[in-house]
Amino acid sequence: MLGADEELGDWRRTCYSTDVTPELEGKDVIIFGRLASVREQGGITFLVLQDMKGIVQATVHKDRSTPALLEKVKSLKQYSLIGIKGSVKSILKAPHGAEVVPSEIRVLDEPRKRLPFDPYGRTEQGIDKRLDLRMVDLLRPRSQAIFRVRSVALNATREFLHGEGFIEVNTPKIIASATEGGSALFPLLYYDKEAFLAQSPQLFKEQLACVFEKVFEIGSIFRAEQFRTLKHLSEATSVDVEQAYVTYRDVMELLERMISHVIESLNSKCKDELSTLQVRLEPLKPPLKRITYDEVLKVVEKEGVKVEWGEDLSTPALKVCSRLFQGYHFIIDWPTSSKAFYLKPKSDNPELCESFDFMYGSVELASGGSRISNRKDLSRRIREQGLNPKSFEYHLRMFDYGVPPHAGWGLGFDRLVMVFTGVENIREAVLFPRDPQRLTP
Ligand code: AMO
Repeated sequence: MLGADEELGDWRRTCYSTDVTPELEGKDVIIFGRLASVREQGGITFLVLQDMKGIVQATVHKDRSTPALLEKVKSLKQYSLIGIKGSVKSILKAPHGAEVVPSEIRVLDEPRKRLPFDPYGRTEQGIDKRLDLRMVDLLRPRSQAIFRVRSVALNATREFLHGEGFIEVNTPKIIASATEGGSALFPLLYYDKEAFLAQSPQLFKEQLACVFEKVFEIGSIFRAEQFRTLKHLSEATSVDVEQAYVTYRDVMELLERMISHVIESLNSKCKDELSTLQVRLEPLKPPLKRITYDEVLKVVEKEGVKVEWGEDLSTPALKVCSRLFQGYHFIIDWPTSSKAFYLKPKSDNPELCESFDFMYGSVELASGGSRISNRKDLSRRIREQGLNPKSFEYHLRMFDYGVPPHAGWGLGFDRLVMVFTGVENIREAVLFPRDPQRLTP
């Protein structure tokens, strides 16, 4: 049969593109993938097939192939999904030093429309155009590299936390009240009640740390961000950690060891991807610099940028910090009034709390701290933040039954992937990003 929509039949992949090497010389193989290019030159048709591992070349010689195969090759369209049965031949110039000489080709599907851009081309399209047809965009080697790095980083994160004895939990994303005061909530109708999408698993992870002692969750957080920036999404992925019987200093140390482990993993497992992205990841050498909020205010003022005590750090202030402190660092001991209600004020100076932001240059990657662990103080802080303790009764109740000292952090995983892959727009690091302008695909 000619053309698209042939059946897979009894064909099954015997190897991936990258397995086609001189060691397989003379062996019969079946490969599948997308036809990245098809080109005829001097009686030879060169096919380049892309699969999940990379690319492989196949060549069809006019004078050595059956008429049926030649006719099939003539009808091949770029970007079709095809299977090739053939034998392996060493050839120096081919990728991985070998190619496949087809005896039969099956066309499983072919594009019915012209692609809006060439995923294998050299010109990079604007992000909006690419995101509108993300599946095609993901064929680009750069996109592939970003999401392979993301997957390896995710796996390394889990591996590290499991290795440290944490258990992975999943908490509800439909919730009754805000946890992260400042940033807006997405309301939704929950049967006949108003509910919200979770801004973070904060209160759940704290409750769970009271029982399991070391918990982590990797999941979506929802923030009704009003602005379109390069670092904010309406739905982001966060790595949340909570641990009992420790303080913020211990969980900062845990975080830097985790980042160090993830970087090591990427350097050993993602060499090709990092080279496609032209990124070098320097090994992390803990302990990282810890600068207090008060010190930051002093040094930025020296550089001509004034921040009122108690205020969040402005963009110009963060720019100065990123120049002075470069790379990964912590900003610690923030004003209590500037942080969420659950953070623990310092016993020797309650104006400050046991808190930190984990930074890469001017980008906040994570924030965390020691938590308030008694009901009276927490209710007071909820009121001080202009929130109603009644809405948190379901949480405050747990403090009646004994709560250990505990601390934790939330790490913006998409932002971390930005750092690892060197992309400037967070949307590049997320498969199907959500922002105020984008709800599809
Ligand atoms: P925070 O609100 O600082 O803290 O969020 C933690 C981290 O999540 C990432 N992040 C975002 N990433 C992309 N788009 C957004 N709109 C967005 N909002 C936040 C950031 C940020 O550092 N419960 C606390 C954490 C804790 O104390 O354990 C929390 O949610 O990288």
